[in-house]
Amino acid sequence: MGLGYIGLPTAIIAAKHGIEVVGVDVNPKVVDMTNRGELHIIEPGLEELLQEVVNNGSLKASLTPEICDAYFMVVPTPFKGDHKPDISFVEAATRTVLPLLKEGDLYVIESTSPVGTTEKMKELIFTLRPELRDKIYIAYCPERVLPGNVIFELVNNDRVIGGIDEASTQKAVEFYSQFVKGALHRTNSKTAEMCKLTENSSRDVQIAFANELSLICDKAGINVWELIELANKHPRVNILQPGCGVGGHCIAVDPYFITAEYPEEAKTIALAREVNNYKSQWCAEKVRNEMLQFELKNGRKPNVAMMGLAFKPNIDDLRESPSKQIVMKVMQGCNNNNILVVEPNIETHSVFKLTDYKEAYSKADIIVMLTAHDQFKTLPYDDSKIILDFCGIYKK
Ligand code: SAJ
Repeated sequence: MGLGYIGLPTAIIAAKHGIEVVGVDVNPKVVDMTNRGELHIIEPGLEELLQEVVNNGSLKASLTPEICDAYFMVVPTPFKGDHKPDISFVEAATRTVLPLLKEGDLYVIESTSPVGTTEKMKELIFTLRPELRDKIYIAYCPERVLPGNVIFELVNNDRVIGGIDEASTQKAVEFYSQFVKGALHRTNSKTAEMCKLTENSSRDVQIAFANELSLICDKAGINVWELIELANKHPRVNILQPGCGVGGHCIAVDPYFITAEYPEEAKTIALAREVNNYKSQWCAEKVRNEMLQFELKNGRKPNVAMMGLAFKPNIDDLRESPSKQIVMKVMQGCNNNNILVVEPNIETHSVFKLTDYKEAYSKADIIVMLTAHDQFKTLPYDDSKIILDFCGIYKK
């Protein structure tokens, strides 16, 4: 259930390992494209595999589920306005498969979910289908893949599998062992749910530490990149890299699933979110200040190159992208003709007029490095320009 960034690759890999898969999505465009062997997401190497499994009949996409032996919920779990998790898609997908469930079936949630979601869905299933109590297997198994490296990581990463009971864990382990080469670690459903949230919150907290250092170093006149490199020479220190904030649909979202449920206890996790969000505002303010100073000094508005819109290097994904937010903030209230927006990994954008990265670099007075794409690393450092390097292209 769900043919998105995780559901579709999982369906393809399972089909490639001889499992007969029906991929279900509510979006007819996604279903049609998948059945034509066209990938609707960007992921290196995956389209060839999709074509193979569609052509040999092991994967087909549909708007509605069919009677199967195992059902996987791989739908989005966004948050509502107040950062409270929204599990309505998991519930809707569960209600859709509910009439099809039969004795001996496996039901798994893969979507990142607040602690207790699997138990909630268990209650929903057994309330509406009481005859299935203790007759089906229910488990939680989060994904861990890194976009861009999905084919390798889906097969080779370890997985954590938490059933509502031992038998459910065992059944799910048997399923995943058909295509996962990594170790399958057994636990209960609540621990597995919390494990996924912990992994991404841990990364968020660590990035917040790097971002906080970058703010301190800016004030202190210290090169943060050099500082981190030196500190990391210590055998037990491993600081991540600062950037212009944290984006994507996982790390900038999942910590809120903990803070929403445990606001009294989750102090560090909540503060890390604030620090990482603040870093984007700080970057936007820095750019606006440089622009004002340039105008005062030169009597004209500067041309500014905003380098990168994607939420991390070498991808085309703009979801929750801090770079995009910074570009929008900088553009507010100023003449857009002076702002050159660059994103080499996408052709066109509905809001921004995109400029070629080399052209923008040569035309601009102020260069703002937002996303550390490989292309930008080929641009030589030009001392005659004002360069705001928020993502460590030059590490100056
Ligand atoms: N970032 C930094 N500094 C760093 C590393 C990353 O600022 O040193 C920023 C990136 O620029 C980006 C954000 O953090 O804006 C997130 O990027 P990421 O590469 O850390 O992670 P994602 O969101 O692409 O994928 C994460 C992964 N989780 C962990 O590494 C713990 C992935 O394994 C998960 O499967 C994925 O979330 C998910 O789906 O939950």
